[in-house]
Amino acid sequence: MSIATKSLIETENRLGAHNYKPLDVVLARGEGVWVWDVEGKRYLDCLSAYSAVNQGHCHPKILATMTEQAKKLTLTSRAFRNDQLALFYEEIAALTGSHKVLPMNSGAEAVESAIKAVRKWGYEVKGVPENQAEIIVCSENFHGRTLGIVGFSTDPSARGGFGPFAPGFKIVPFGDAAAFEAAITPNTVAFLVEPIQGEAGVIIPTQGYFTKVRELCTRHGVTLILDEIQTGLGRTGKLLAEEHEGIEADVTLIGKALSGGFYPVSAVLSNSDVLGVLKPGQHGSTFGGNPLACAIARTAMKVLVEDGMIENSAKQGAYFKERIENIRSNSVREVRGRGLMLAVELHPEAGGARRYCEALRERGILVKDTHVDTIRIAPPLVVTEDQIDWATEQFEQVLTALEP
Ligand code: IF1
Repeated sequence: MSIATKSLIETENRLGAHNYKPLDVVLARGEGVWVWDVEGKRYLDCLSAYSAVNQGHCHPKILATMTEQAKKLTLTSRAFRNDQLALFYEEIAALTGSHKVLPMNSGAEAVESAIKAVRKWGYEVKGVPENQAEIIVCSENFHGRTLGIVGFSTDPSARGGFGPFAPGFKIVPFGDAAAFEAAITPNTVAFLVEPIQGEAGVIIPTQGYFTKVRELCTRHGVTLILDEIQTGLGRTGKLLAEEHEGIEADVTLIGKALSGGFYPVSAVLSNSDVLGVLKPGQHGSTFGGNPLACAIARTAMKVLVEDGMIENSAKQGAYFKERIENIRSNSVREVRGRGLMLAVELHPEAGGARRYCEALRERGILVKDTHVDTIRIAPPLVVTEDQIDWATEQFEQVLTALEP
């Protein structure tokens, strides 16, 4: 490690809150699937900023939009209108088939906004008695870091020490439709769930779970809110992961790749009348729906479709999964995933995923461990077969060299 690298890390450690334990790689530049550290070493990014750079680093068309728009107008607040918002609404509604859009910034804000809207919908439309609205969520969920959200997390490190928390949430096991049905009461306003649980380690529920969930939500007047902040926008090989299940959510949350990694842009998309309950003054955001965000998001969505990134995700995801499944290593317990949202779960005896990530870093691949034994693999959706072949070699070397 160079002195420059060491010094930057030392300064970070000295001045920054220690709420992360990153790999000791200091990145300075990115292009497509590649990133370079301050020493000029190149890496294949297999995390994509947790799926925010699905379009690849510094996509030239998004970059051009960003710089052009930044020269014209960046922020008006929603006290006034701007010429990008209507076009953003039109294009996102056409792309996703939704009727109403609420623009926000971070993913957590989209989640919080949906919770607010759906509670109000519960009181005003469903007729739930005041302050009695219940929202059902899943164990091992990940929806963000705000107090409201960590209050219904089941991860002790996400919620421990941050209470007291807001009431009104019920937790059921993910993938268990019977448990979900049993938790529904006349006061249930929504079911908030990830199509595939990301932070939990890329957990895909059994086929039919979401069909059943959709039926139950419709039958009991429960709003189905799918958190597609990580799974959406091509990551799983479809525009939205709900398409794999052949269902439609009432409310869809997207973020991350909505800007291709250039800017925090998120949105609540609604198919029912949920967003209709929000009246002037009841919700908002200084930056939400600003012209820079809208312009960036418009191009980020456009390149996703026009450059065939969603199809590429399906194709290369299947190829990458198969290549990794064919690696013979005593370390590997299971390979999971859909599209380019993949995970390699290691055996408990393998010694933890972190040291595999460190070894892969040495070989020019950046990946992230989760839940001690799982390596998450999620390259930008522009990854090619040749790059996957090369990456597979590196995985093979590391998985065999470190096997127990
Ligand atoms: C961190 C994980 C990924 C999300 C879903 C909402 C949000 C996220 C399904 C909130 C955010 C991130 C945040 C990041 C780690 C990360 C993550 F490991 F925790 F699970 F992506 F895999 N819903 N996920 O995955 O969006 O407010 O962050 O924009 O460091 O906390 P945000």
